[in-house]
Amino acid sequence: TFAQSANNVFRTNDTTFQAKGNPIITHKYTADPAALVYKDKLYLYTGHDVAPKDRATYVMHDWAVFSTSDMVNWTEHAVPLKTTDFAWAKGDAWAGQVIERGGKFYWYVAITHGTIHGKAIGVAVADNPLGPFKDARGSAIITNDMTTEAKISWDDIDPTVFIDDDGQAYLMWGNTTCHYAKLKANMTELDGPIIKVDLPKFTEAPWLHKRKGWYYLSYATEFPEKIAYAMSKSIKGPWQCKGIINEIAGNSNTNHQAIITFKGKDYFIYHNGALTPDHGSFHRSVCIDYLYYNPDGTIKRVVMTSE
Ligand code: FUB
Repeated sequence: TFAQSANNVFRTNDTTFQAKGNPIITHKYTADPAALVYKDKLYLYTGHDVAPKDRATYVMHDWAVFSTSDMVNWTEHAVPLKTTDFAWAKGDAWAGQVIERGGKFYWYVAITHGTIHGKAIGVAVADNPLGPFKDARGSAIITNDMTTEAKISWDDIDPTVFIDDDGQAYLMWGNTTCHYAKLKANMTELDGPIIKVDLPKFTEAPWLHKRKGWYYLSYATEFPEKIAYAMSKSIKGPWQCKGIINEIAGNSNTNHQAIITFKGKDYFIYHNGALTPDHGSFHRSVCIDYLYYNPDGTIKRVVMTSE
């Protein structure tokens, strides 16, 4: 059970809880979910909204990690990563994703750069999925000045990372324009040029996964955001847009998804603003629903539990 601290934020010792439906986490605000299946557990990595109610902006200082074996009983672990773990950054613990390679765990996150204009992407590394994670490079892997289309300070956010069957790793990210680049086997350096992805109505939050020979690129579209997806036979595209996976999630302007298979079932993990109806865009909460495929590989629209 949780012990509640004076400022209404639960603290760091491992604690367990049972999800009682959506949102699955109700003792703190969680956003931008990413999931990793490793051995027999699912690890859920989230951002952590702490904006005061009178501030219509994201206030996010650290990330959180939860684990489960059955999607019902969850453990929250010690804070695995904070903005202050990146010496070159100056704050804003925005979205990211963790992947395992060679027994090490790499966490790509968007964070505001200390000296280069705008958001940047950092990578942290740990030798287990719970961390603690440490800055893997001592510098950003992507900065705002590396992408030519950069116009706004948050162009270079929302990294998703994917390792293909041949071992090649890819980093994809973006707001308004989606980009990708190959990663070296060390997972901390780019291995080639940054390439623009041709995706209409791309807002942000790309997520890559592969199933039965199809590559799937899901992403937030329009604003307020819905999650759309495209399919391709090649990670390089061309991507064919296939429509919407879910509609606007409750009263949150943003949406952000992870799509993952765990113990034979497919899950759509996202956030909504259900816990604070009057401040939902900045006090978000992670939700999980089942995801189903059609026989041709297209994805059925997710009927959110909250609908
Ligand atoms: O949490 C901050 C930003 O809001 C994320 O980077 C976007 O995906 C949106 O959810």
